Amino acid sequence: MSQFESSMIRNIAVAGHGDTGKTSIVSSLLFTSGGTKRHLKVDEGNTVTDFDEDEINRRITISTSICSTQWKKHKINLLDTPGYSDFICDAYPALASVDIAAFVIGGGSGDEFNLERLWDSGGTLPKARIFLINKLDKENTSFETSLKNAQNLSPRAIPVALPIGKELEFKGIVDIMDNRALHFDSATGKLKHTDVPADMADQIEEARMALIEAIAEADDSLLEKYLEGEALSPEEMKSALKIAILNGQIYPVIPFSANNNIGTAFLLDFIVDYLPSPTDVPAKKAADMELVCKPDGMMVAQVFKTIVDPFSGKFSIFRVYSGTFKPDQQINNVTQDETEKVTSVYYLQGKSQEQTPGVVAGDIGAIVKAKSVKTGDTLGSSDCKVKIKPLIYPSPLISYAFTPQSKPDEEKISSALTRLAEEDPTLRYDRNMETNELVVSGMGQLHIDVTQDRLKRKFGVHAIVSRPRIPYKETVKGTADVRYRHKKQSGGAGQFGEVAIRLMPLPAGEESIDGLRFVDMVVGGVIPNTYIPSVEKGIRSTMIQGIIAGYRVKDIKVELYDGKSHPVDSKDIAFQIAGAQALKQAFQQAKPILLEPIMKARITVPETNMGDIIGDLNSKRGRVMGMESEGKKQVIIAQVPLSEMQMYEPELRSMTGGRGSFTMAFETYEELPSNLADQVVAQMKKHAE
Ligand SMILES: Nc1nc2c(ncn2[C@@H]2O[C@H](COP(=O)(O)OP(=O)(O)OP(=O)(O)O)[C@@H](O)[C@H]2O)c(=O)[nH]1
Ligand SMILES: [Mg+2]
Repeated sequence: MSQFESSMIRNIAVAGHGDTGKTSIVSSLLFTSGGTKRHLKVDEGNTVTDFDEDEINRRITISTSICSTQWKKHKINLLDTPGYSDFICDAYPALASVDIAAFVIGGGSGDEFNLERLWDSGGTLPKARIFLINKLDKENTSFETSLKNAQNLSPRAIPVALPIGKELEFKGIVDIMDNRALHFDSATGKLKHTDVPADMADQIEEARMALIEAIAEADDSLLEKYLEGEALSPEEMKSALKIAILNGQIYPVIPFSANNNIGTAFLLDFIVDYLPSPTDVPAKKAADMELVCKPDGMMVAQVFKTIVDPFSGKFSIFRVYSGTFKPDQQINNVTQDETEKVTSVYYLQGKSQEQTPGVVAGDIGAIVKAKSVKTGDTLGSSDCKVKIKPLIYPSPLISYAFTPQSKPDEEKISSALTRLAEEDPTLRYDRNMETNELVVSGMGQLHIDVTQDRLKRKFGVHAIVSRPRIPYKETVKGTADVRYRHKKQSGGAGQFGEVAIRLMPLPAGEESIDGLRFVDMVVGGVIPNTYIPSVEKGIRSTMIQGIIAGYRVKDIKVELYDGKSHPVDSKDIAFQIAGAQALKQAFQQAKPILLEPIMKARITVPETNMGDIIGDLNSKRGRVMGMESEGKKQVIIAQVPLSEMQMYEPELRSMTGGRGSFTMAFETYEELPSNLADQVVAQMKKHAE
């Protein structure tokens, strides 16, 4: 594809709830505009943008992908974003990197809470937005109902076209601005102009008045004219509509059927005629600088997506904000403070790529195998020092332990997860040092399943997935005083060490190292100085292994106040053993308990769910710490044990019909009630048998 002037480019992210037809819409636009020879379908698994095997098998979009097409000398970049809860986060960076958001609403009565979620993300959305009401060819769909859903998000949602016929009879649309009817050949998407159906006259007039009113309201001089009863000329209306869209004062609504190509040619015209180009929107700001969209001068781009292809390597997809991203040069990765030698620059079309002599300001391109480059990084020419605000990702919501099945799996799993996490910033993994498990965290059950599949398919790594162990800790509530003698003096070299310790909980305000405050109170050299560290070592290694249930011991104080040694048989190992055994005995006597991790959760739910959520938190041994309102939703702040929150993501999803969301972070450790502690100890014993 040749280069286009910035003003001839349109960048659109197609976003919305799952299964509303986003990928199908992109596919129908590609077909109608000649970008593909055939009309490729999600159901046939051959679309340009759902190219990943997991996407094809599951018939859902998992990861944002990009393609472009041409229409009336313009280049239209289309970003097809995921709509399912587990993957929706990939839509945010896409939306933050375009000038136009096309929000798709399925024409049926389905609940589309992920669209609300995107909508509420506010600041990162482009100002210019349109609504596409899709699937109107299906039974039980209604343009009016879906329009209401759009208007519930914002009253600025105003139709610029109306459907002709409904459900199976949906055959065309009326273009309200130009007062003409458009029929579409569903096989080709080509337009046929026809007369406006007479029986729609009133409906069209009403929609036209609503549109004119909205346009007039967005422009003071037009409003005056309008209020004085003067007619607005078509040219005035068109240019005012364009400005109103640019400023986010009107969100045009268009009826659509991706599968039957209804609305496609109209939408392509609408994109070219009314939707903003990168030169229309305000310049992107980076620190104090405005990145003016022009092809010369300093180049600044931001990477908003990474795709790792096992064969071709890592693609970093960027939007250029100023200058031109050219091949054969050294570029600055400003965010990572690294440089990269770039030999080729590409345009992407789904999974295929094409070299280009340069990507101009406002356009989207990709580089391959740039080691230091991560999603969110600012790339620039060598004179570039500015950094664009990084993209922010939500924290993961659900965690599982991934246990490699075999030795070779074990060797490969970390690097495979690193590669997967490179293209998916919502996927995290970490080795939990307390439980020694590899814990993989993601946005939902499906995300974890897909990760397990991808490890197998892309990297040949087989992992067993299970609930992660809770990193309980052991400590004491009481005190104990124990004297222990380790003696082995029959045959061979003897061993002798005797220690007397006092064990107590770590007093508030006293510092510990790794959970132990060890105090040497030995006087008169009853234990030689060289063996004091041996005693401490024995105690510490026992603490790591755990005493009552195999979890780490923390927050204890041990005073070593007496002991005995033997001139020949005393040695390091003897005092280590004596220290370890003394601690074990003292621990059992000093009212041992288990501590459990307590999380602080922020749960955002619709008002109507408050009662259920609080009731559920009570049953989870949670404590509500506060409540506040956030827009139309309520936020509950609570402390809840981690063990009760491991499956909260699917639970909250079902309790709120998908409308709730939450974040949580570790807060503190607290005593596990004794009945539950007994269960943990029993389980541990069973496990050890
Ligand atoms: N009847 C009808 N079905 C449609 C239309 N558009 C999409 N579909 C069907 O709806 C299903 C989902 O379509 P997709 O295009 O994958 O939906 P999506 O919004 O991209 O889904 P995610 O990316 O997973 O959120 C497929 O079975 C499509 O054939 C349409 O206009 N009419
Ligand atoms: Mg899709």
